Amino acid sequence: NEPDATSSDDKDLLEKLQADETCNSLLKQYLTMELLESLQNKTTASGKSIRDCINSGLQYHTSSVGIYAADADAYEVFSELFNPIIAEYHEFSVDQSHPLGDGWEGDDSYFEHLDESNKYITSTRIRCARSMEDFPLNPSMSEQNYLDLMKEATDALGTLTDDLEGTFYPLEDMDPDEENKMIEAHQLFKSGDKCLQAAGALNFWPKGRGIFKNTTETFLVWVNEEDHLRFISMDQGGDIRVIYNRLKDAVTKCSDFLKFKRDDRLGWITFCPTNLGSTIRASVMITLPNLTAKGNLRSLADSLNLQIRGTHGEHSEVEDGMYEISNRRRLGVTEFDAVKEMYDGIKQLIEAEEQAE
Ligand code: ADP
Ligand code: CIR
Repeated sequence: NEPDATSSDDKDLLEKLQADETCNSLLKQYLTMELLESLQNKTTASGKSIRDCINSGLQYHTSSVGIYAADADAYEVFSELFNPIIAEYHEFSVDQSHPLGDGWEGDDSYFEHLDESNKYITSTRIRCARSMEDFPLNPSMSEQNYLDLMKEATDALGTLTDDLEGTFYPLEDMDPDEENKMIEAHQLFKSGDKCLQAAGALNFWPKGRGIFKNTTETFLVWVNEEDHLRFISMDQGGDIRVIYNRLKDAVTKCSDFLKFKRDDRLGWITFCPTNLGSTIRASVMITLPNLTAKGNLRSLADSLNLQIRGTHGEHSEVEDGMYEISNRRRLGVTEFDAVKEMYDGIKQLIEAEEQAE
């Protein structure tokens, strides 16, 4: 008899996941015992296993997804598990490829102000992620890798001028009050995310981590959090065009200095499969009291391919009726079209809100 290739620990954890009726993760939905056994003997180029990819989802049953790419080639090596998860999340089938070319191109005059009267939208934020070509993804990063990546990124950001010009703040040097203030202001990532911890993404924290801010605090870059780089453009109100163009401009300029990982089929490579492709999450902070009272906001948002998060980011609660609503799909759509999906959806939600008055 062949020895059982799957460690009993992994099998026990999967059995518990499958038995947990409160769990709705995509990992639970697509990982069968048979599939786990067949993936168990495979490793990525730098020796990462399927367990390295799914540890967070096995540990935390509240995960909505539950899997990360422990290595850039994990999407290929463990494709039998990643592909159906990617297909469901992004509505992107195995025979599809992410659009080629400059995804930022598009007619920006389409993006009119979403809320001229400032009645519904408090703020708008558009972010995208990039992985650096010459560095491994988080779990394989050495301490030196983190420091080198931070240096390369800050050198590139240092070339930005005019309204993009700014300052880099290393997390290591930040006093806790300053850190909390930036988190409360929705600028900085939180430390100690349990999913990222379980995924091996918090090694050597806070070394090599930090945030770049322009002087008006409308353009930010997260360095070495979940992804190597997260570029963010945000401001009060709903002027999508200005916020979109600022992000497009910044990423395009940084691309002259930095080489990013891109896959022919999956587009820009990210640590979490939900961020692949265009990597765009465009969101508004919005109050829609009539729809909230009617109780159909969530189903409406869902039908418009929009995702609702709480007032303070992923896995947070909705406070004082303030919803954060963004596009859900990022892969198979260009950067422009991902933002357009949010724009069109929010426009419809505001119309529905006004009709519900
Ligand atoms: P990400 O968008 O990078 O995936 P999170 O969901 O953790 O990460 O959000 C990061 C921060 O951005 C949180 O503080 C969240 O409240 C804030 N944020 C998201 N959208 C908006 C918005 N439209 N206006 C203001 N802050 C926002
Ligand atoms: C989870 O599985 O819940 C976390 N790893 C986050 C997944 C990405 N989030 C999302 O798009 N909802």
